Amino acid sequence: MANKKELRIGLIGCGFMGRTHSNGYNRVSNFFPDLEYRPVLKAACSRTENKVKAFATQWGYESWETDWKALIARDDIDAVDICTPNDMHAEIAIAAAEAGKMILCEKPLSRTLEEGEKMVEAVAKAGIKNTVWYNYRRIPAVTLAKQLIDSGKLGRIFHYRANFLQDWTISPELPQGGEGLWRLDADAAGSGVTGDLLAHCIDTAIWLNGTIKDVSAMTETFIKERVHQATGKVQKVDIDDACIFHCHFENGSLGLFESTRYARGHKALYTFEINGEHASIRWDLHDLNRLEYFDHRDESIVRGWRSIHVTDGDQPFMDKWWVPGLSIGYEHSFVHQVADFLKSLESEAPCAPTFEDAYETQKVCEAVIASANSRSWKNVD
Ligand code: 4PW
Repeated sequence: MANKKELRIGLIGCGFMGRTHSNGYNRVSNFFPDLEYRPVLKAACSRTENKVKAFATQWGYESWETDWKALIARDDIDAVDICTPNDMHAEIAIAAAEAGKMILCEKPLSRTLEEGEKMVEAVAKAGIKNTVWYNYRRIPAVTLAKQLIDSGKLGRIFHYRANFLQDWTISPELPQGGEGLWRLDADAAGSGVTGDLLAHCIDTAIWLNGTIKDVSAMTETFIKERVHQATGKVQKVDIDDACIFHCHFENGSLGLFESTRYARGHKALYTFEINGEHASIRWDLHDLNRLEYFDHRDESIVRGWRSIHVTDGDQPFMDKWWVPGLSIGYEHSFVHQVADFLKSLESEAPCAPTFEDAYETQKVCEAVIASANSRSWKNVD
């Protein structure tokens, strides 16, 4: 460990995502011993002193700050990790880029396309490494899906179908805004399920199946008013509670996407299925180490859906963990993203998805909302 180069991390935002990223930094060097770099947890930052102190102690940060500008100004920080609500992403990222810091930004990149564009420009101008935490790409079964598609096994792709279903906002008593509930406040989040959940589906879809050309969408806000935590008053809800869209991909395939926080019984059901000329694949976050695969070229008497348990050492990332048959989980997708970011420091290679890649997802999100609002097809450009 001593002879490794250091990547000194300053993490801003100590909520749920702050924990997943910190866990990734803490575990990566044990499981990816060949990396030239190791993360050093220099400072955590959050507005509330008690909270940030407790967080820093729990996760092993050397120090803490209560002002993100002070964290960015420190010369013992190489990379800024942005885990704040979405309304802070642009301001922090642009300031961090101007200070010459590398940036790891939580998804979605931004609330709006306009903010996203400025962020992309800022990192390009500063010439710094950057990545956005679309972590599901690095679940081994999802990475395996990418390998199968890229190897041509599926042949021409006809259909891409994805869902991200939850049920945690059904109660009208739930307030909007504030700790943990900023996802219900359009000012803080930008949008509802489109930016929070469909953004994951869109990122994976673009990665696996290429550019989305145009979209036709509908959204619904089932609970129209909620108490706002900041004002204590009942205020209009401006986020999309549910969104369904279909689209054309540049490769000629059709896409169908659905997300909602009103699917009673579903907590975080992210699934996708891809149908090609020769083969199909499907994946389900609730059984995240399994990739289902059907190949029409199999001998007819044994042809059927294969259930591939992705734990073998020659499957993506799995040589780093236990022995075949033993599973890993959600948190490992973040460990893998840290590992890939550290690896990217060894060369000129970017760590995908970069801000530029995430901006493509942002363009689709913006087109989806515009299409739903205007009840018409929208081009993604
Ligand atoms: O990014 C997403 C979140 O905002 C997640 O992947 C799941 O849904 C877990 O929390 C929310």
